[in-house]
Amino acid sequence: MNRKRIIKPIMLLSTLLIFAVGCNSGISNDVNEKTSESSISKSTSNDLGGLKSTGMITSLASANDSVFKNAIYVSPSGKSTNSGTSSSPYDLVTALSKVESGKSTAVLLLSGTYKFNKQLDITSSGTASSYKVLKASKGASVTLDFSSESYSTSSTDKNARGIQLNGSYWYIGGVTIKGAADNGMMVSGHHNVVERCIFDSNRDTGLQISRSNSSVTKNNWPSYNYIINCTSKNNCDPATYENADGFASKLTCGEGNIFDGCISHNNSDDGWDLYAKSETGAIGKVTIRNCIAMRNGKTESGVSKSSCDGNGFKLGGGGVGTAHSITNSLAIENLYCGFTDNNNPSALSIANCTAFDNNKGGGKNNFSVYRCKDGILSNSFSYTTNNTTDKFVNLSADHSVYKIDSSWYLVKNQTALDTTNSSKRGTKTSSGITSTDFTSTKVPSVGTNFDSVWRNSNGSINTNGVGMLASTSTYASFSSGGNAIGARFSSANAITTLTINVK
Ligand SMILES: [Ca+2]
Ligand SMILES: [Ca+2]
Ligand SMILES: [Ca+2]
Repeated sequence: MNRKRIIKPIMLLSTLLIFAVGCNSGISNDVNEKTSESSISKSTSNDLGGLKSTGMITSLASANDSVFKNAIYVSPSGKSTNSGTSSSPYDLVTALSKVESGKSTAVLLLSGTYKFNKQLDITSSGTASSYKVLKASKGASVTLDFSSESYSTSSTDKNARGIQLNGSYWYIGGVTIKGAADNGMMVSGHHNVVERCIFDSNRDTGLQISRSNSSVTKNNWPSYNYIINCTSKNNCDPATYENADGFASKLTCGEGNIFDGCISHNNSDDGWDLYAKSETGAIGKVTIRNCIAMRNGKTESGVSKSSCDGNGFKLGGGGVGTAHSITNSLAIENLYCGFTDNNNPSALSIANCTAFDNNKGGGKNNFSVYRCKDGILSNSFSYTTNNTTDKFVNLSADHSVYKIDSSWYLVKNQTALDTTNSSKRGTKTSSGITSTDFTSTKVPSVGTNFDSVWRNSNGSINTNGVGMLASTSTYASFSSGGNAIGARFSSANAITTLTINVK
């Protein structure tokens, strides 16, 4: 087997982040960073390394159509008898069949709403040196509307998805996928990249990474997929309200799946869900970075049921362990927990994360991380307006600030942390995190187009100061590297660019 690298690194600002993704098999090199999770020891914490904020884009994020030498165009009124040029576009099903059969490598979608009453299946694969492409034509506004798919409340496993991606080495970019009877998109292949897509009002999880069916064995569970600068919102399953997450890499997913720069808000269940169960065993390690989970557990129209889990980042489940990693991410105003191990017994890594005023429904925690043995919390903090308590057991922490029972605590140097043991809580402090520590605490109202308002023009996240520590805060220099603790998103994100090879 050849061992080509599929995604070559272009380092723009720092050698902190070094990505090398192997592709010789489904299970291969994980994404490597200089500050790798495995190197975190009792004396070394995971900081952003002096960067004020980070982000990621691909080389295709703003590519002109001419980059794709073998492209065919589609439009909502396109026809199978047309020629596939921009002035004589195909319909999408015809165009996909031409890519599936190898007659073309790229489908460029012209502006408009494309309506479907059944699932689109993608089964062919590109290669590391020649990705297959499905993306909006440069500047086009594209919606794939699956809302006319029928929905069964009694047999939800029969409900159709929007796109079922079984192929590998696909780049899918710049499209809104809405209304599907199940997932907006299910990613079941390997080494796919999904960038700047929006998953809106689907009737199960917006984007899910899991195997396509129960006959797929563990060595072929979907791996090394990158989900970059996507937004998922208002996904809600009418049968139970307890399944539709914004993003999920759960149940049956392999190694190396990454979410970077994604926003998940107002989904009926969780913002992110990394659930595993004993019947199928542990899933591969998932990396979440530069992401926001907000107001999950309730849709924008106010739909919420007692079955809605409403966690921002649900980082496991079922007592089946995987040491997932979450970095530079913000959980804000979720119905219940901001971050929860959800009974993941393995060593989670939580670095530069902010839990901002979660527990809107009451009775839960900003941070609920007490079952992941040998986990590590670093450069992170909690903020609450409703006196929410954090819960940490079984892990170590450094350079972090949290609250229990109306008291604030800070842990500076690496310390075993156990909020149930008064001698292992760190240092009690009279100066916790208050509204004056932030550049802004004014979270835009429900209904705001966060995919627009909270992103820079390159697609990376910028909250315009909301939830970001002000330079005047005591904690703006409290991190292990002498910088701000918590998540950081700004107009000056240090962007890592992934090169996607196309022909
Ligand atoms: Ca489903
Ligand atoms: Ca649930
Ligand atoms: Ca869930």
